Amino acid sequence: MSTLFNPLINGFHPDPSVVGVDGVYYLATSTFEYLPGIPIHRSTDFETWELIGHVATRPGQLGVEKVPTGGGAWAPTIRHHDGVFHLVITDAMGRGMLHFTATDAAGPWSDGDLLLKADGTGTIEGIDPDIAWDADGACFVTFSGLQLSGALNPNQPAHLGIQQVRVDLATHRALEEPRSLWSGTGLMFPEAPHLYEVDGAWYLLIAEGGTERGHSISIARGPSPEGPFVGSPGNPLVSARSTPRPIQNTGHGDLVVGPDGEWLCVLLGVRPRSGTRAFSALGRETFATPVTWADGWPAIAPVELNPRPGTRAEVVFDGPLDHEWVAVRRLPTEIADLESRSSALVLHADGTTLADSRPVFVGRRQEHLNNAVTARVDVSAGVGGLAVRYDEAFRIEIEAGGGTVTARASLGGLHQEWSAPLGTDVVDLHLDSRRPAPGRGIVSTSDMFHLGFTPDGGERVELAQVDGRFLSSEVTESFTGRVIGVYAVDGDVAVLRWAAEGDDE
Ligand code: 6LW
Repeated sequence: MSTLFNPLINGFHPDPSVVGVDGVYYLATSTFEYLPGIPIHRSTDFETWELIGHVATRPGQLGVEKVPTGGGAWAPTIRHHDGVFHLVITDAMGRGMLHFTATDAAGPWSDGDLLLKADGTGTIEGIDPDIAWDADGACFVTFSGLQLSGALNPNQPAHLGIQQVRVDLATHRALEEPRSLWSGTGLMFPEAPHLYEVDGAWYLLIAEGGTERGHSISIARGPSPEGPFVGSPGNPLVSARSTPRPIQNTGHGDLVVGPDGEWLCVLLGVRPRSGTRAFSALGRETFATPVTWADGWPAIAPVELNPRPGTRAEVVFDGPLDHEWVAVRRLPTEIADLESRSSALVLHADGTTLADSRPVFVGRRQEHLNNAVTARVDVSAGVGGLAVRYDEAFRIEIEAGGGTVTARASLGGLHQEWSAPLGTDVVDLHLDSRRPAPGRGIVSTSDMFHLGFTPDGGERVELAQVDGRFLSSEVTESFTGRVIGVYAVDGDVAVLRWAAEGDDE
């Protein structure tokens, strides 16, 4: 393997799962309320990763249209068995625990079948499903027993620990009631289980401690996929808690034999910034780290930061949207088109704003800590602009239309606006994330947003600055991350050009 960059995949890509098939690697991550859902990245060297498509590209595959903030596509497992790609995932507060298949990981994937309880009364209740087969072909689904329905305790979802059932994939029905397995070293939220058979022994890898600073990975070993499992004396194999490491919250891992025959672990982490490294602007990203084996137990190396070179993306909308564009609880093609006007993406307002659950918003993940985005828009037929969102309650916009440009910060119910006159219908809107100026001693923040605009043929006007901490996973308590995109709130807004560049210096 040439270079192990970390982040392995920049921007909000949590809960990674990876499978190697004939020297090619396929990695899937969570997407929550965004569509298309469940991106698949492909690599042959674990250095360069290409987004080749998504599992959920059609309405109905996931049921995220009405999921609450943070619900939706949680924590996939991708595997390959008998020539078929399998992906299991929980559509949290949506359809439930689902099984997708494909012969090509780039798609098309199946419609998604609910994994049903043994008595057929509904979907298996739990999150983070794993799928594995024994030598006889028996299929095991191992999952975290978080009871999101609240049926056991409406005030606090109960957690039944790591659970497992054998499943008949022909009927998608469990063959038994869930049984409990080893559930870690006693930390909260045992989850993200994955089963591996290595040299005749079965290993159960899990995350525990919760996805924040206490996150960790532990492992146990047993004689069969059902156990009984005994925990490793080396647990936790991974944790950044109480360390000065630049990558924190490391956990939720998946193991794979890498390009050089060496084992690797992909896992989630965050890159917090500020004097005390308090604020993770981009959310949970995918990282990777080497694994070594001794005495029948794996050891996972601490995750080393090794950022990729900066990138620049420029889009002029003269062809189909690439796979990076996403929308909220609906597909981009439901709210925007490339046919209404040549070399333009036209957004069609429908009365919603970014405060709504299904805004007319099409965006891309913020992938770099230092970042600058410019969108050239024509607002002669409407009102809209450029925004960065974590969710409906935490977003920052710069909007044009009706002869005015307005910067707007909506932060958990706190709102502030700045306005300036605009004498043109075509305008470049700018939304930049920059390191904060040296300030008050150790106290600082992750970044500062700089909002500005350049009227067609004019000079850039700086309109507002907003502290970036308010759009971090620690402040928004969001499973997702920053998504920067274009939106419309009235009429039609034509996007003529998009440019995003950034680095992680
Ligand atoms: C995921 C679980 C978790 O299913 O959060 O905090 C969920 N841990 O592993 C969404 O990322």
